[in-house]
Amino acid sequence: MMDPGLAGASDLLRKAKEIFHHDPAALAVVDELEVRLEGPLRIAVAGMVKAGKSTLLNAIIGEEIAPTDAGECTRIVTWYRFAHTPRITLHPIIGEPRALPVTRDDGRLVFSLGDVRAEDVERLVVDWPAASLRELTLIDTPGIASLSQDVSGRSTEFLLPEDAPMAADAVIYLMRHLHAADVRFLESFKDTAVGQSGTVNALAVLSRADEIGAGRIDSLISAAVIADRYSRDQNLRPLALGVVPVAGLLAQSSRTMRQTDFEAMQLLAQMDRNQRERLMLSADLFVRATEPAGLSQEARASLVQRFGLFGIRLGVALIRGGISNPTELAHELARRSGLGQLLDKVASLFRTRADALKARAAVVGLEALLGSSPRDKALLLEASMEKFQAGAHEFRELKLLAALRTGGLSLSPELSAEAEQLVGGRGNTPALRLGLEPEASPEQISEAARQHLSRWRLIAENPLTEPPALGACRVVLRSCEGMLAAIPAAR
Ligand SMILES: Nc1nc2c(ncn2[C@@H]2O[C@H](COP(=O)(O)OP(=O)(O)OP(=O)(O)O)[C@@H](O)[C@H]2O)c(=O)[nH]1
Ligand SMILES: [Mg+2]
Repeated sequence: MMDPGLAGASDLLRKAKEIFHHDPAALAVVDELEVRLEGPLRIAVAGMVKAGKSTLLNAIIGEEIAPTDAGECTRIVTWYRFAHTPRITLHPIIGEPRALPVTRDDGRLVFSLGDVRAEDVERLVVDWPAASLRELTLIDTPGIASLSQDVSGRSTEFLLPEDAPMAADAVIYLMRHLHAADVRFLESFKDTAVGQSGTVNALAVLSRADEIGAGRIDSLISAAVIADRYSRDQNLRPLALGVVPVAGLLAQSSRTMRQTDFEAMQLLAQMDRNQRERLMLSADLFVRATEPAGLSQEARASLVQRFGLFGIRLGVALIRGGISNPTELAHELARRSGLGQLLDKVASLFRTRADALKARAAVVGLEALLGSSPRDKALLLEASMEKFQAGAHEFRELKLLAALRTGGLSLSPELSAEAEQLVGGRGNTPALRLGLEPEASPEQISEAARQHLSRWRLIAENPLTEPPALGACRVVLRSCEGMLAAIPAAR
């Protein structure tokens, strides 16, 4: 919160440049770390094949630009960055980057690799003028644990590099069920350089949530129950900061809803209920049906493809409930899709921590560089690195958060949950940390922070409090003091 995290990391990088000024390879690494520190937070979307990654990414961006078909490009790591002018750049594994033509087909972006094979591409970078990308660079990754070891390997390499910081600052991890393979993958984060710094930076999404209840209208409620159970799963808790159910397809389509979609749903809403139910028994039946007149087979196919049967059912129910225009319907569908809840979590867990997460990436990157540099050079920077890390309270918070979720700090479950909240595990604003309403006044924040401070002082002073818990108490106390100190500034 008050840590000069970014400035401190920036200073470290400047020092590194002085130390390595004769070493072009090392300088290139430091330059890259600097670019990263100054740019927006990078969030990767990862998960098994067809978990719905690209669809969700489109929903977050608010445009259908990431390919969701079975084409070549789903096998390439693709970055989506903000820029005023659209541009697609192909970075081959060997050779210079080159521009690809920017063409769209029915709104979707077309990636034509030309004569380049997907396996020869290191990554694609899409510069795109979408407001949502201003503060967030999104990275789409190929499905992991796929039949093709090659594709799977590429995502794993990208997300879990052995000798460099992970290219993303945080990960949205999609899963349709909680499989052993998901847990294994998330566990492998722990073995990476980022993992060793002892932090959790993944948020799990129970994806394609509309399919959980076989597309029934209450599917999202069932999905919420399952997500809640997963979020308390002992295997998952240490690996992900929460589990949010999201119907990505619905989110994507509602954000890109057209007048014709609305009109089609209106026609369906006017049908006799039983007749409509029969029609909606399967996607196939729906597309082949002749009722209601005025809805072509193409329009039906497009509707099912874009909204899924669940989305159509929900849209129809909302229209029957009184919604009378496309904007209102789009808004309501987006809200129910779970996208808003996911974005809130991303904001409160990652975006408000962007500086600390980026500074940490810089430190991990420098550590990797020093590890492979001559000892005398490394020594010149090590002391400053240690000082910086020890002084950065946000790093300690992130570390404690991970430790609390893993257990073993000899705190009671209640205190552990409270500590988790106070160091920002449910969101990084003072109100969320203190369990207050978002619109809490500075006085309420001050009062609550003081109460927690006294309570945690007593715990720290209690002779029965064991040493690991004592360490946790110190971090919590510092977090409470930080919230109090920040109040006059907020006024
Ligand atoms: N019903 C439903 N279908 C979805 C949802 N999200 C994605 N799909 C469908 O699932 C298929 C795969 O979606 P993608 O977004 O391409 O999945 P992906 O994880 O990016 O796939 P790969 O990159 O190939 O691993 C597409 O046919 C989507 O329309 C969802 O929330 N609900
Ligand atoms: Mg994909």
